[in-house]
Amino acid sequence: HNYSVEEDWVKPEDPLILERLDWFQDQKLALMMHWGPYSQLGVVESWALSDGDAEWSREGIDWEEDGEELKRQYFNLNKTFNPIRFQPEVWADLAAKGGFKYLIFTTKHHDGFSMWNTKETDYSITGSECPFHTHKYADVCKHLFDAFRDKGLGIATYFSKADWNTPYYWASGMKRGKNMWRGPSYDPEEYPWLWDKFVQFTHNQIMELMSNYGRIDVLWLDAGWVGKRKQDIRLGEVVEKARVKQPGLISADRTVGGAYENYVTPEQTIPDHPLNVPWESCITMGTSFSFKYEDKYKSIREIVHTLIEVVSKGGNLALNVAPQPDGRLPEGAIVRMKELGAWLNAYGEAIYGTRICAPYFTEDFAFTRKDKITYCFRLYQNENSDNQDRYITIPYHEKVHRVDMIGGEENLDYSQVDGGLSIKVPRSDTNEKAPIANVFRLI
Ligand code: FUL
Repeated sequence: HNYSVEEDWVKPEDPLILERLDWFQDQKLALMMHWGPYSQLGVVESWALSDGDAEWSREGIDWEEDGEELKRQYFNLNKTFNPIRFQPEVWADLAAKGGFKYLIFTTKHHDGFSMWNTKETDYSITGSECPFHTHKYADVCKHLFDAFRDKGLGIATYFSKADWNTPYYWASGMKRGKNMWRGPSYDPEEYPWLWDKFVQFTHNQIMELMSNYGRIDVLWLDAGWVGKRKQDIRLGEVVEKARVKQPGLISADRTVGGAYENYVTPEQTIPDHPLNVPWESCITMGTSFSFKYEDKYKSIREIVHTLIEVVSKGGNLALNVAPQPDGRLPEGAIVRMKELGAWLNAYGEAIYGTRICAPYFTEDFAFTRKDKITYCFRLYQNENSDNQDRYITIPYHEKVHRVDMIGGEENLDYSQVDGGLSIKVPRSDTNEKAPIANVFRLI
């Protein structure tokens, strides 16, 4: 963000949008998924197409730099993308049991491959060149969204405003300059008719998603660089049209600011202080947003601590899991989703529907609040952390009437001391490893 998120946020006037933002702030945990033909390569989403990003994005692939041949090969990946093990209900079931409350799915990443039945391009999952186009689940977005809604989850459509496939976006720029894949290399003022076609194409695609795919809660717009300066895609126009079909639709025009960035979206990072505006951090479970062979996943302790930190600072966590090219989720991701679900099953009352509560997040403690209850998480950094203290002092200075622990049966003895609230904690079995966290309820 090159602007101040809190100052540039514009409070929507529409009560339906405000209501939806309130709903959004209750949900806390999204399952983000990056899936497309690029998943076959184990590269970083669409980025191998970008000459300016060649070094990191083409790692391990013997692709010549700056070659038309590379683009040809990349854009041929639609001809081998055939995820016949895709079972939308299995993903939805894992997501619901994992404690996720909404899905953020890449309907189209920067490479332009559309994961729904679009009429605007043949470069799509239902396009004639893609072997999956005759499969019963070919319209991936439809089946996925229906399956997730059936489990009670909300739907956010990730949509890249940049489209490195459509000729309307690249057209005359194909052979110019090194960074040609970073933005259209023609000047919209020089070729206004071409830019108009691109704008129309983008609007039509967004309207397909907003008209034919049931209830959509969030339009998650990526590629913030499109729309800045002269490259105006008249986003407001299409979002307002979309809201006729989808009343209360949240628009997350990331990194752009203004009226259509209804919440902000830090990427692979957590703000160091609570923000005054609705926000959601997208953070990967592995090391990459899209599938990587032999990826390394974060531990369940790190995942839960990340969720707690985000929530205690007032945000949502969009935890990204990358599906395999065959349509299944990687085993390592499934294991962690189940562990996360088990943890949330026990402690979710301190997460979902909460709001911030000072002192928010300190090294060992995190706080949330709901219905006159303050929840205090005590975080254990690893399983060998000392959890044998008889008394702990929580840096909380409000008056409390009762203290207990989630999962504990009795009220705990406590006293207000200089450092905050001193609590007598039940002694656990001396051989027991430190849990991920304890959760105290201060009532
Ligand atoms: C970024 C994209 O460029 C990444 O590939 C990824 O989709 C991330 C969530 O957003 O802007």
